[in-house]
Amino acid sequence: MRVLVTGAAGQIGYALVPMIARGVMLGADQPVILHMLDIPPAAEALNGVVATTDVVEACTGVNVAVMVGGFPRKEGMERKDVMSKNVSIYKAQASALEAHAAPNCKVLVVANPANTNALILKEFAPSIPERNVTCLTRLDHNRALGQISERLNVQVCDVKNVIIWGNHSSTQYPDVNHATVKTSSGEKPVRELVADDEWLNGEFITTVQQRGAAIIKARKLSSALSAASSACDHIRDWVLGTAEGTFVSMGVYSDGSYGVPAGLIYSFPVTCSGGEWKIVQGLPIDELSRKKMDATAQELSEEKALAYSCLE
Ligand code: NAX
Repeated sequence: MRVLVTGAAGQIGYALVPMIARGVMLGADQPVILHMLDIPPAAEALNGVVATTDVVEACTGVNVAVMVGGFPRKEGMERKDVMSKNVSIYKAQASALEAHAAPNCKVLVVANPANTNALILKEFAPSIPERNVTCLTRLDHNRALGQISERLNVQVCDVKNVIIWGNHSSTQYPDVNHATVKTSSGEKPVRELVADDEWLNGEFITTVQQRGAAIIKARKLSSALSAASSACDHIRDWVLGTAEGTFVSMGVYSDGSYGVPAGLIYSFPVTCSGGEWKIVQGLPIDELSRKKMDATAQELSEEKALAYSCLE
C-alpha cells in the first residue's frame, strides 16, 4: 500500500512516519511505500526523512493519505486569515489527490481546523467517495479513555465506547453515557463505576476539551507523539476493522444521523468492517448531550460558512 503523509517534516510527521514503517498503522505484514510531502521551505529538514516537495509526485497512486500539513495559526492572525490559507492548501491538495491517488484512496485530515479542512478536501475532490474523507478526533477519544482509566485506576484497554461528538476543537463533546469498563464481574457502565455525575458532566469534559491547550502550555509545542499514534489507530481500525462490540470516534461526512446537519464533517461513534465505517445508530441521547452536540454542530456550520467565504 502507498501511504501519503503531508507535513512530513513537521513534529507529527517525524513521529508518524516511523510508526507507519514499523507496521503500527496497517499491520506488521503489510508492505508500505511511503510518500512524504512538505513545502520548499522545509526541504532541508525533509532531507532528514527523504521525500518530495512535488504534490503530484506525492499523491500519485496513494491508497492512504494522512494530511498533516497545513498553515498554523500565528500570533496576531485572525481566524479568517488562517482559514483562508488552509482552504487554499486543501483545495489544491484535493485536486491533486483526485487526479493522482489510487481509486478508493482513504483520506485522514489531521491539520487544523481538521473537520473543515476535510470538508474542503471532500468538496474539491468530487470523484473521491465522500465516505473516504475523514478527520482525526481519535486523539480526543483516546484522551477521554485515558481520563476514565486514571480516575478508576483501571487499564485503558479495559475502557471502551466513549464518544467524541462534533468538532476537533474546544466545543467537542466527550460523552461517557455509553462507555463501559471491563471488570471481573463483566462490563459495567462508566457512569455507575465513577458514580460522580458532577465530575463526568464537568471537569472530565473540560479536561478532554482543553487537553491540547494544556499540552501547548506545558511543552510550548502541540501534541506530536500522541497525535501520530492516534492517526495510526484511526487508519488501522478503518482498514482492519474495530473489535466486536467496540466503537471509536471518527470525523466523517454527516448523513443527518442524530439530528446533526448533513454536509458537515462531524465526529461520530463508528464501527468499521471490511474497510468501511458505519455510524453507530440508535444510542439514546439525553438533554445535556443534545445541547452539547448542537453547540459543536453550530460551530462547524459557522466554520463552513467562513471557509466558503474564503473561496469567494
Ligand atoms: P508542524 O508545524 O511541526 O508541521 C507541519 C508541517 O506541514 C511543516 O513541516 C510544514 O512545512 C508542512 N506544510 C505546511 N504547508 C504544507 C503544504 N501545503 N503541503 C505539505 N506540507 C505542508 O506541525 P505539527 O505539530 O506536526 O501539527 C500539524 C497539524 O496537526 C497542525 O495543523 C496541528 O494544529 C494539527 N493537530 C491536529 C490534531 C488533531 O487531533 N486533529 C492534534 C495535533 C495537532 O495539533
